[in-house]
Amino acid sequence: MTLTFKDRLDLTTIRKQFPVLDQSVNGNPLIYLDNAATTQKPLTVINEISRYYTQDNANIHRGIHTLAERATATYENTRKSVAQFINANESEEIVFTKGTTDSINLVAQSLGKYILKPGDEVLISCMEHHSNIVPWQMICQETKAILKIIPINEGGEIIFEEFLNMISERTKIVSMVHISNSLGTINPVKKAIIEAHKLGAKVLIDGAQAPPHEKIDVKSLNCDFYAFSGHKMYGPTGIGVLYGKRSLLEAIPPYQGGGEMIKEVSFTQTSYNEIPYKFEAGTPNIAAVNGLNKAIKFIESIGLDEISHHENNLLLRATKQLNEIEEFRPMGTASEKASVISFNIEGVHPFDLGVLLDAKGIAIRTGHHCTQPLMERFNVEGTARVSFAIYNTLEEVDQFIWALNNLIKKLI
Ligand code: C6P
Repeated sequence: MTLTFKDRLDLTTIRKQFPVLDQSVNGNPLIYLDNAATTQKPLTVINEISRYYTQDNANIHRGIHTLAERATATYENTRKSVAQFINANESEEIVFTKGTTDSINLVAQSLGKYILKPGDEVLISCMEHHSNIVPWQMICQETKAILKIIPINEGGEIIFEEFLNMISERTKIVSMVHISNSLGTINPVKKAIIEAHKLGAKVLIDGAQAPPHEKIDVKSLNCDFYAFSGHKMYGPTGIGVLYGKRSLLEAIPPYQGGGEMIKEVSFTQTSYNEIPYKFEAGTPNIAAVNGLNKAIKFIESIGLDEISHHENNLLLRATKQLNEIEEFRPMGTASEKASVISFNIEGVHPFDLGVLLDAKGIAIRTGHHCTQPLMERFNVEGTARVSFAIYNTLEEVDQFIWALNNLIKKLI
């Protein structure tokens, strides 16, 4: 049966798949608006983890017994699903990691050691998450390469002319966030990749916030690496993905040593396994990988067009009502924006907002969102942040605004 647009966006049915949403918090129905931190998980994901441990539990790629073969087949099947989901050429280009942070560290260490020489440059933007800053600082320190920061404008957009001025033949790596977790800005990554490649630089995209909101096509982007986390796309924690072009994954050295990543080991010499196994040392989070497959199926059952259309409606409704509040100070007003709103209410500390909204059952995030240099750029200590997912409703947006207005009346 083909579902119509309206059927697919039957939010009551969608919400029923997320048991955690059906609860009261501090005496009020939970309104979960902290999806950029982590999304909730549908039953299919939760049940798959339980199914794996109750029916298949075995180590993968090692055993010849039935359970081991079944576990391996399910695990490798997810690799195929991920490859299709982001339109990679082949499943060997998909490396399973612990998450975006782990994926970026892998690239910084492996690619960094492979290509960086003293005086070479690595370019990142001013809006990067700490996960896309610190690994580069570490490898630049080790290799004596120079880390350069692409500036952003008042709206929270990369100043592209500055990027073009900064990039040169000395630039060996560009690492850029696709969708900013603190601003919601959707960066022009395709354009940036074209420019970086003209000068021979390799490009890593931090996609932590992107795959649950828009279609990722690594072939069309032509990025060299793309990193994301399962838990931000309705999947389990502890599982992430690094996409890498075959030629690069084959060329760069492994990140960690151990079982599974080797072909042959002796005390004098070790040869490494083929990709992607060369980068998957030790027993992986098998249950989480299987859960990730169900998360992808969940997203595909609704469709990314429908998801982004719905989230955009939530974003527009919330932005319009927030703009009517006199004390509202948004951070991040890019023309290309995902369903994330960072803001301050003049005269109220964001932490107080978070605590008082929680008392009404409304979960938002407050603080620096692991982007301290970005907070410094905007001269704020932190912000309050709401971020939407497919299961949020327009009524929830209205209730959040109503609660916020009430708080402001009491506090100011
Ligand atoms: N942002 C947020 O509340 P991990 O923790 O490895 O799954 O993802 C790290 C990460 C990297 N890049 C971006 C753009 C991110 O948003 C995140 C995680 C969460 O915004 C936790 S700080």
